[in-house]
Amino acid sequence: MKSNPSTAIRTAALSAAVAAALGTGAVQAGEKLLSDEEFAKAQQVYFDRCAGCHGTLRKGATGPSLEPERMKKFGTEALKAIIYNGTPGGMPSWGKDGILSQDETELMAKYIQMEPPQPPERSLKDIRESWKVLVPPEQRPKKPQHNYDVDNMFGVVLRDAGKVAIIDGDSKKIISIVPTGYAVHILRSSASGRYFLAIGRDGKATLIDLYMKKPDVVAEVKPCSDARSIDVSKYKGFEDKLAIVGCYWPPHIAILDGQTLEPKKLVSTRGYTVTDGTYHPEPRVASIVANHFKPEWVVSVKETGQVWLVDYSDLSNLKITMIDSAPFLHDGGFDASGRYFMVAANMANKTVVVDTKTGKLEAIINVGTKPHPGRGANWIDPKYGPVTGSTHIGEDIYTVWGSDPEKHPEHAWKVLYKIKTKGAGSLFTKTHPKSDKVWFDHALNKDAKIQQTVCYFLKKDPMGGIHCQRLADHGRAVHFEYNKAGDEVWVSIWDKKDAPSELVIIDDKTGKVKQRIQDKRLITPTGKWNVHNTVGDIY
Ligand code: DHE
Repeated sequence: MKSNPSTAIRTAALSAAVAAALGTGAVQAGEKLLSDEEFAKAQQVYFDRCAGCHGTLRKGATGPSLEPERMKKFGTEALKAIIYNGTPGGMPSWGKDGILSQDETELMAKYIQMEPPQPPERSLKDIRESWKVLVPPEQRPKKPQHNYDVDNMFGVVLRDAGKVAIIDGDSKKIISIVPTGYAVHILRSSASGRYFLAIGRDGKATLIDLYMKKPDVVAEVKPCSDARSIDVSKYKGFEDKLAIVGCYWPPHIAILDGQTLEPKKLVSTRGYTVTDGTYHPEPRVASIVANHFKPEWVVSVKETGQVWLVDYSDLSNLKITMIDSAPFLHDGGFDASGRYFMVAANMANKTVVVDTKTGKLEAIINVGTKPHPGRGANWIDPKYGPVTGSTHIGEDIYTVWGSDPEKHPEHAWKVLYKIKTKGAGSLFTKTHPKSDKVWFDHALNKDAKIQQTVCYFLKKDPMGGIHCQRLADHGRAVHFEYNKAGDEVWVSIWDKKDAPSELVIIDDKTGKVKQRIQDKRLITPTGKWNVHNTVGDIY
C-alpha cells in the first residue's frame, strides 16, 4: 500500500475507547491482507464509521451485509470506488467528503474482505468493575444550587468531543461542559427531570445531575462496548428507580439502578429473525422508550425485528413480551396520546406501531424508503385529525399517517399524504403542540447546500408547499429541539471536529433565525434535548 505524508495512516494502535470495545490484539483470520498495524487501524475505522450501519459481524442492517465471501466477489478496486464515492442508497462518500484518505479507503476495501474479528462479551462482573458512583445520592443537592430553570435546560451532544454541553434555555449561556462517553449518541431525561442520562457509542452510560451548581457526572458505568440507547423507569411508583441501556455489542440490554447506575441484570437479545427464523448472533438494541401505562420499557431489537416489552416490576422474575414486527428497527417515538409507539424499520421501508396499553402489534405501515424520524412529529391535521410524520434517508418525501385509532379509525395507520422535500438524506423531524409548523432536515443529503437547509410546512396547509432556508454555509444542519415554551426551535450546525460548529435558534412563529450560539467549546454538536419536552415526550 502506497503512503505519502498527507494520506499516511494516522494512528498505529487502537484508541483506548475502541481497544476497550473490540479487545486489543484481535487476530487476523483467513487471508492476511494487512499488516497487524494496518489491521488495528482498520478495526478502529470500521468501529467509528461502518459498524453502526453494517453491524459488528458485518451481517448488514441499515447498510447491506459486508461478509467476506460477498466482498471478495467485488474485489479491492470496486470496493475502493464504493467506499470513496458512496452510493445513491445513502452510503456516505467517505473519500470525497474528506473523511477517509485514499490509503484509508484501500485499507477498508481490504479489511472487509477479511473475516470480522468478534469483540469480547461483557459479563455482569465486567460491567460492575466499570461502575463508579462519583457523588452518592445522599450527598447530592436536595434542590437546584443555581437560579436556572432546570425545565428549560438543554443538553447538547458534542459528538466528537465525547462531551455534553448543558445550556440554559433562557439566557442561552453554556452552564457546563460535561465529559461523557466516546462519540456520545443520545441523552434522555430522568422522570423527575433532574438528571440527564447519556449513552456513548463506546457503551458508557453517565448520569448528569442538573441540580449541581455546575451540572456534572454523578455516576457512570459501561454495560456495553458499543451502544446507542438509554432510558429510565417512568411508570407511577417506579419513577427513576431503574435505568436501561440498549447495547449494540454485546447484543444485550442492561438494567441498572436509576440513582447510581449500579448494574442489576443483563438479558441477551440473540435470537431468531421474524422474517425466516434464522438465528442471528448480533441483534442490536435500537430505540427504547418508557411505557406510560405499565412498568415496562419498549425495546426495539433491530435485526430480529421484535419489539420487546420488558416488565421491570420484578427483576428476579423478569417478564418480556416479544412482539414480532419487521426487521431493522431503528428510531421512533410515541403518538400524541403516549399510547402508541411508532418505530422505523428502516431497511424494510416500514413503520411499526405497537399499542403499549394492550401490549400488542397494532399496525405495520409502508411509509417510504429508509424512514428515519428521530422520535417523529405529532400534530392535528385540519382534515384527518391527529397525525404523525416521518422523514426518510432514502427518498425525497415526508410521509404522514393517521395516529388516532379511537376517534379517527378510518385514517389510523393509513398513509394520508406525502410531501416532497428538497432531497433524500433527511434524518429528523420535529414539532411542538404550540407550533403551527413541522420541521425537517436533510443532514445526509449529497449536496452540501441541501445538507445545510432545513424546511417546514404549515400544519394548517401541509400540501401548501415547504418553506426552506439554508442555515449556514458550513457543516450539516441536523436535529431539532424546542424550548420549554414551544416558541423557539434549536438546530445544530454539525461541522468537522476541528472546524467551528454552532447552534442556530429559530423564532418558531416567524420561522426566522433569532440567535446563534457560537462558542469554541461547541465541538460537533448533534442531538439536543430540552428537559421539559423530553420528560413529557413532547414532539
Ligand atoms: Fe443515531 C437516535 C443508531 C447515526 C444522531 N440513533 C438513534 C437511535 C439509534 C441510533 C438506535 C435511537 C435511540 C433511542 O431512541 O433510544 N445512529 C444509529 C446508528 O446505528 C447510526 C446509523 C450509525 C452509527 O454508527 O451510529 C446512527 N445518529 C447517527 C449519526 O450519524 C448522527 C446524525 C450523529 C451521531 O451522533 O453519530 C446520529 N441518533 C442521533 C440522534 C438521535 C439518534 C440525535 C436521537 C434523536 C432524538 O430526537 O431523540
